[in-house]
Amino acid sequence: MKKIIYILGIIGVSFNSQAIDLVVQESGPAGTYGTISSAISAANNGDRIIIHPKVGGNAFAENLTINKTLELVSVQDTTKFKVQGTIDVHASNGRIVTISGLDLVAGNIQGNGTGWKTTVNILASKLDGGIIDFSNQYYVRVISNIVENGSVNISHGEIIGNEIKNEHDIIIQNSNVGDTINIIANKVGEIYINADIFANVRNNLIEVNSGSTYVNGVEYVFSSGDLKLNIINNVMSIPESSTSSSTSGNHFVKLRSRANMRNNIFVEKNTSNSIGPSYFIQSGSVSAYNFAYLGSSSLPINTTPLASNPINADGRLILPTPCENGADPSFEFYDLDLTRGDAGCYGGSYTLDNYFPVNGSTHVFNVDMPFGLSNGSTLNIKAEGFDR
Ligand SMILES: [Ca+2]
Repeated sequence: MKKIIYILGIIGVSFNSQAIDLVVQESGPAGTYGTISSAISAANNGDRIIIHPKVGGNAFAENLTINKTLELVSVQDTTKFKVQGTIDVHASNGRIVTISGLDLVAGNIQGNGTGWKTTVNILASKLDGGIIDFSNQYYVRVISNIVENGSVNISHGEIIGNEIKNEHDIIIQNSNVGDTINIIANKVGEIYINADIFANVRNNLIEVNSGSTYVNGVEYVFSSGDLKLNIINNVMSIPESSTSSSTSGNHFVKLRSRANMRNNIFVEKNTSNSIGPSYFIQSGSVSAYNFAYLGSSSLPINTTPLASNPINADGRLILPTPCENGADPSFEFYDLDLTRGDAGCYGGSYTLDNYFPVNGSTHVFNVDMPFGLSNGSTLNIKAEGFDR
């Protein structure tokens, strides 16, 4: 059943529209452009700029100002073009900018100016040192990227299938009240949300190693008695700290609005410090089918304590463990092999196996559909994906 649904979902997937192609190629034939900036200058709204990597793996050393609806894509699936410089996307109402197959060796990808709503798709790219930083003028899809040493900071959009290394964070702030944001299947240091929005936080591997600093696996700052969060099938591996203060100590979750927390695994990483990460959970939250391997931390409600560490360094289950087939038994949490769901980031429909390793290949990254269907009902499926 799930395989059939997935195949149906692939149909009708594309950001592309009819577009004129401009080709960027170092020492290329007549009609090609030698720099990305010259191609952007020559392009019209809706065009596509196809970029050949430079010979020898060199970077295009130029800052890019994108002030049109454009696609910047690598000439070849899974091969990236390098840029050394900052990429500014100027905001304008209705503008859509897609960047796919970029390796940004130095500099940020960032917004510039005001104009709601400007859509930015950052796909299958790699940032070697910079950050992704967009204000609330932008709806930003951050999909299947590797961010070597920087954070991802947006107000609207979705953040799916990214590897955000070196304990850097996903930061959501300045959003519109009532927005929904999907933060799914990322490997990341921390997730920080400072906005009155609904967030789906699913299947993330949230891991921090350095023990003395202030760490929260998932922090939701806005205070409300309403249900604001699904926190489902995540692994949070957090070290001990040297302080137990509610403001400076470590937390697995620090949630000032109600959350639905299911199928998560909490691991207290042993360091030379002595105080385990704690939990701050808004009253009225749901906690079910969660597991914890703890040292000095106390157990939150409805969480099963484990006698041994249930995960390896990649967040995969070390068998046997009660986390296997330990998720909520409802069908919507089943694994893709149609067994009862596993707890942790490889369990359920959004398993990290759908997204990793991040290799830049074309794929469907999100399928929005009902998890249950009665006989005779209509099945509506919305899929999002990309090719180069
Ligand atoms: Ca299972």
